[in-house]
Amino acid sequence: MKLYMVPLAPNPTKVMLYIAEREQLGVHMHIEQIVVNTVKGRHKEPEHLARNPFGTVPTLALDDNSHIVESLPIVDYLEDKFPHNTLYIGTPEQRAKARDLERIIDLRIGGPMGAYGHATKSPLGRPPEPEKAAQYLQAMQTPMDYLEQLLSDGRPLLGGDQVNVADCTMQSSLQFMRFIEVDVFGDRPLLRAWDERYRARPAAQTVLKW
Ligand SMILES: N[C@@H](CCC(=O)N[C@@H](CS)C(=O)NCC(=O)O)C(=O)O
Repeated sequence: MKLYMVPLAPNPTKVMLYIAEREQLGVHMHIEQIVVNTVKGRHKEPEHLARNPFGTVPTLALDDNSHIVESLPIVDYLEDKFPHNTLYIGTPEQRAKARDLERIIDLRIGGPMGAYGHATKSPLGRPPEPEKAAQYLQAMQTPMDYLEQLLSDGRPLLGGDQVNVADCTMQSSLQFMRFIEVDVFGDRPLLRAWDERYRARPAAQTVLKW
């Protein structure tokens, strides 16, 4: 299998962190990671569009040369394909809550963070849009309060004691914020401490560049 990715972008980083966390659990998926240089526009060129007509990363090429083009289904596929030491564990309720948390983060924080990054200092060269940026910043406040509240029970990671895809998703967006040199934590000491704790993990150390 091959994962077409680019290091800074949040959605590929989510999958890369997920793969690195599984590696730490002893699951070696042997996925070759290939950079598609989005700054040079390679993701919109015929070679990548043949893999993914939407011209986005990540894209996972399966061994039969078919493709999965959405980050979360890539994670779900790898959970199914390598069913030992998975990240989604426990009862149906625990697994559902883990997925729920990942979706909350991706849709309510990751989306606004990505949009905020592109509206302020886009690595893809998009023009600044200060008014929209302020709206995106505002939109992520309530969900970040929600995470601060979750962490108030002393849990080390966002979903509890075990690493969760939610940690990977949150950290992939935060890396983008570090790249544009914006501190989004505000007065949320627990979230800030989680950020430092997560970034010290071996998986994070191998994947995160910012
Ligand atoms: N829903 C998709 C979103 C993929 C996506 O938009 N990826 C971004 C990088 S984080 C991208 O390729 N952007 C380039 C573009 O849309 O031109 C997923 O979860 O994989």
